[in-house]
Amino acid sequence: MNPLISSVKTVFINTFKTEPLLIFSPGRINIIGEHTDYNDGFVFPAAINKGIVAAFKKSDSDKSTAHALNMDNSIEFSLENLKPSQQGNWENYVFGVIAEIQKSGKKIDNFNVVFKGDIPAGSGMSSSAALENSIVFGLNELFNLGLSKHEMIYMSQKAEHNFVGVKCGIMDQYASMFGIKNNALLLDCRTVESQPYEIDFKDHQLMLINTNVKHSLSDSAYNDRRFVCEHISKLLGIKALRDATESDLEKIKDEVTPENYQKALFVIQENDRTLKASKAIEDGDLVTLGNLIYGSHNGLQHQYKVSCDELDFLVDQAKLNNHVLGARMMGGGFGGCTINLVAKNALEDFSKSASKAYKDKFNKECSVYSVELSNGTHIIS
Ligand code: GAF
Repeated sequence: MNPLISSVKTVFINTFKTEPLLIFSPGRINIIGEHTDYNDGFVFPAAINKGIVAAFKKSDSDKSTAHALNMDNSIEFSLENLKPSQQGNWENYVFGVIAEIQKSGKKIDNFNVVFKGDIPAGSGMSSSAALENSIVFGLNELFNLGLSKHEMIYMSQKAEHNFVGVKCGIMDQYASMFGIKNNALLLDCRTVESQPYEIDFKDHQLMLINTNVKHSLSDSAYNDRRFVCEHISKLLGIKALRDATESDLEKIKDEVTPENYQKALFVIQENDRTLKASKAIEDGDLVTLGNLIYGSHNGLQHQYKVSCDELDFLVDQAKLNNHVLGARMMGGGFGGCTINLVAKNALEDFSKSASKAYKDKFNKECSVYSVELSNGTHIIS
């Protein structure tokens, strides 16, 4: 049995002397389409074979418990009047989901959950969506709530808005819930429907490099960006930046700061790059795909300003290597991973040279991962 599953199961059985319901909920990568989701735009994520395993069972006690094995931290709580605890705590993801279920009018009783993940924290692979989805999916199953997958992901997202304080879009929760093995999902964040694309880059593959840094203030910077986009949409008289063209934006140039103009321009261009990337994948045109990925990073770095020195350095390392067709920061930014499109026969070389250069520059190790594209949140049979 997979070691993650067996460690969660063993702790659960040792503690509660009963067989649990086991759920796996994956993290995600994103090929392209960053900060477009909360602008009703397009994104191109995939669920991966790293994620969270959660074990559940109903409890007869008048309290519920949650045990985060990675943190070796366990809490007991009452289901009534759940409030967010000190910012940044893992229990807010759990409490937030429970509160959203309750808000919807569905009723749950006390339960015990034990969970553990193998997504490095702060890596930009969305351990938070994996955790939220594992909780909502597990409780839906345990208490027969009859929630659809769409209802579940909106609850996960709202948990993050209301209990964690990050006004995230829907990409992470969607990808984690709806992932399809060996596929990436071209997701329209307005209709919240996606089209699967089988990913087989032949002699190339995706590789992640984790900077192993997460700069503080990233949550407030994220919310600020979202606010700017909404403000500009209002000025343009549209629902979201997805509906704007570059020439629409040009017309209100005088009404916004040059910085905010660049941010909105980035979103419009990133949306366009994402659609072009799906076409490049259909055509098997990896050079074009790689250039779009580099273009995405350039915009995230210079226009949207959500990158950092460590991410920029790793992307520059990729550019120095002819066997890397594209590289960019992935996720919200300010740390976490770069995603790289690399020739299979150059994976080891690039991994070694980038790791050495990173160590020399920052006196810190980066971590290299290759991931498999996987199915979304499911019961472990
Ligand atoms: C984070 C958010 F949670 C997503 O909704 C998305 O906006 C992403 O940053 C940036 O593309 O992962």
